[in-house]
Amino acid sequence: MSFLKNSCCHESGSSIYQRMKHIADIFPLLETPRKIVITTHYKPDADAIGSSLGLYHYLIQYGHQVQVIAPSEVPDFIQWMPGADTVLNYEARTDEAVKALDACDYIFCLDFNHPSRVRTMEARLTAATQPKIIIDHHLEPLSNFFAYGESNPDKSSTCEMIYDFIVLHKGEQKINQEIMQCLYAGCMTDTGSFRFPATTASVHEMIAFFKHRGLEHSRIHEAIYDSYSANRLRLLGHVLHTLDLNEEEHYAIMSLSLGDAYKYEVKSGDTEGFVNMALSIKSIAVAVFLTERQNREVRISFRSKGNIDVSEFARKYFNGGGHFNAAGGVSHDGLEATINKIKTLISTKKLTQFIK
Ligand SMILES: [Mn+2]
Repeated sequence: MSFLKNSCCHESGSSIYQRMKHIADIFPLLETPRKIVITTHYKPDADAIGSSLGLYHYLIQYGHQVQVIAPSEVPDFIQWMPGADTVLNYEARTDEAVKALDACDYIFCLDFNHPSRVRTMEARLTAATQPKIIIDHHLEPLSNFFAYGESNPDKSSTCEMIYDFIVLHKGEQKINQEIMQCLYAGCMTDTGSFRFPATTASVHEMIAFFKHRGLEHSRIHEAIYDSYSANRLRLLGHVLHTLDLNEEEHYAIMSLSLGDAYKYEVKSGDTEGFVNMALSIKSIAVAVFLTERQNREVRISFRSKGNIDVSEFARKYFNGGGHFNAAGGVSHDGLEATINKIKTLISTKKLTQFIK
């Protein structure tokens, strides 16, 4: 779109022909204290909240007034994060969140690539005329929505990208316990505890830097992985029993119906990581976990091993996307029909075309 260069208009947010400026171009804007909103995706996970609060704890040291807004509630398993109590839940406290959005000078958009990912907050975010800054690692960002930013699908996590941002801003010396705890947690969960392919040398160098500065990493593992309710373990037991295995075709499907979600009193974040358990079977290359919602809506998580691109599969057939080995999608056909659709797609070799 270089021919549109002269007509682009970064500051107004009004042109659809915006070209995203480099993340370092916002540094001059951060020199004077401003009102800044940081927001992230609907149903935020540890990377979403960890990156938001990590950046929050960094920016407040420069005198900025910073408000983190989450489109929906912060799940229990990350409530321990320093600053989690300051996060505004847009769904529960819409008026306050709208006020903060109206009053701010810039909006950081972390761990999402498209305004639709904030769901119920989408209209408000789209209407906001302030410059939006994306820092994200999902594939195919809607880059003309953002005035500035960095989008890199090779990065392990948005938390790692916040660390990179701080380093680029020459602010390493401002990295305190709060920042380290938030960033470590999000990077740890997005990399499956530092095992996924995106766990690069840079990730380990960041962790080494944190260790030198006194991070107690085992306390974060405990806070995330050893702090569940008894009900969540019973729920896991139930979900494991729904395992539908096809070893010949190398896939496994697990699901949670709406009725069972009520029975086990499922809370936000309770099913986090379930899909990976199906992938732990040796013969399985693709794992699918489906969660039934209201009105026949079904949320689908895909995980894969090696060279199978589930992100493209999710995008093509289930209006979704995400990462190469970890993606999500949605269906409106109800639970049974969606499971059958996935099985048919796999058995008619519709998945094998995504082997790279
Ligand atoms: Mn992430």
